[in-house]
Amino acid sequence: MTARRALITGITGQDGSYLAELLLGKGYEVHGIIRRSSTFNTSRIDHLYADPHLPDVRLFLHHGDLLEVTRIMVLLNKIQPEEVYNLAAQSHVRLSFDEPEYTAEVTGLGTLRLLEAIRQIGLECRFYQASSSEMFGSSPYPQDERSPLNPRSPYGTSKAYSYWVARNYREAYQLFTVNGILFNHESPRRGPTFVTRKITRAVARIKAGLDKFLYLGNLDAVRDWGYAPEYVEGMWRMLRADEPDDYVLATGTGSSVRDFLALAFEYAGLDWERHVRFDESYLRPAEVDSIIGDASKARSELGWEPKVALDELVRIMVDADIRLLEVGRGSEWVDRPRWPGNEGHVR
Ligand code: NAP
Ligand code: G4F
Repeated sequence: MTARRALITGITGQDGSYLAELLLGKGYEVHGIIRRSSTFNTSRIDHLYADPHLPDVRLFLHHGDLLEVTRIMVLLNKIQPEEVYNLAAQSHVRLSFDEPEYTAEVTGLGTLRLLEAIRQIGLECRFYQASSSEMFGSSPYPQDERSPLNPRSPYGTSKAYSYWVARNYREAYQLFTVNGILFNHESPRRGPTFVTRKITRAVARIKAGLDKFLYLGNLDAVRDWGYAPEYVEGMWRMLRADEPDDYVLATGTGSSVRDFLALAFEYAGLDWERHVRFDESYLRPAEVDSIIGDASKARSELGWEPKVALDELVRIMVDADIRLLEVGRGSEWVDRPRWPGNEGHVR
């Protein structure tokens, strides 16, 4: 039997790395698009990568960028994936206020470029769009698939554009496109400038005596934080459903940044109020005050259910950041995949 073939944009990111692990564990041949960089940018997937000259290799990386449609067409034509997961984005909300045009190019138009390329070359594939709870913005919580979109940032507006493009290509051209509307999900591989990882990294450094203070913005914002490996499983389930549709993935529990801070510092035996200072440069021109998701549809139709609650998530992340300092690897993650049969790909 030939392996099912998937293409992941954004494979070097938090979700891309967990998704690659999941799909390899399910026997897929996985292709990932990476950006050219003057430094190595593959630390999250290095443990999965093997020399393509070796036998039985199932992970392949290709240089490319969502800004260049010709290259995307060439890659789609060459790879002929049956599943495409579009995870690539300028994904930082605060930065999107400083670089709104670039964010729209990648996070908004990038999706259109991919879908139009798929249509133009007549590729038959299933398409996952990484939509975001940030699109709900000021909509009252709990938010589900029927909640209105009221984005409050250039990132949110770009994701809303992509959401509608994916729906439009489903309706107009009968492409199998799904929107996974994911609420915040975190892990030891989370980028260090998102608030959860910024906190757990600071906890480890303060505990080790390397830093004294952590500078943050708005502590009152409420987010629905889940565990990333569980969310990529949901992405896969969406693409394996009988019909294309849109699904919210969330835990259903909201907590403030202050709650997260207290849990993380307390777990390490520290008092957060002695170490946290305010820096207004981390405030946003418009804030999403509270987002809490209702994932009932994913639960009933996909059998998806998150298991890791916030206190466990905090422990996983603090432990991992403490371990990183112990092995002297800065901000690179050190957790290893635990799916069966992965040894052939780990070097
Ligand atoms: P992430 O860690 O920031 O990863 C983003 C990925 O996109 C990286 O691999 C990055 O490559 C790549 N990328 C950025 N610009 C690109 C371009 N122009 N062309 C090709 N690739 C590009 O994000 P994540 O947390 O894994 O999230 C995955 C997706 O889900 C994103 O679209 C994000 O917006 C969305 N999302 C995330 C969450 C969440 O809570 N994590 C929630 C809802 C939706 P480099 O490594 O080279 O930078
Ligand atoms: O961790 P954040 O930067 O995540 P945010 O803005 O919720 O966006 C993340 O989740 C979205 C899903 O809803 C994704 F689509 C998006 O790609 C990204 O993954 O900020 C969370 C909250 C905000 O309210 C922010 O104002 O934390 C607050 N915050 C307070 N101080 C801070 C800081 N955020 C950051 N990044 N850095 C701070 O110092």
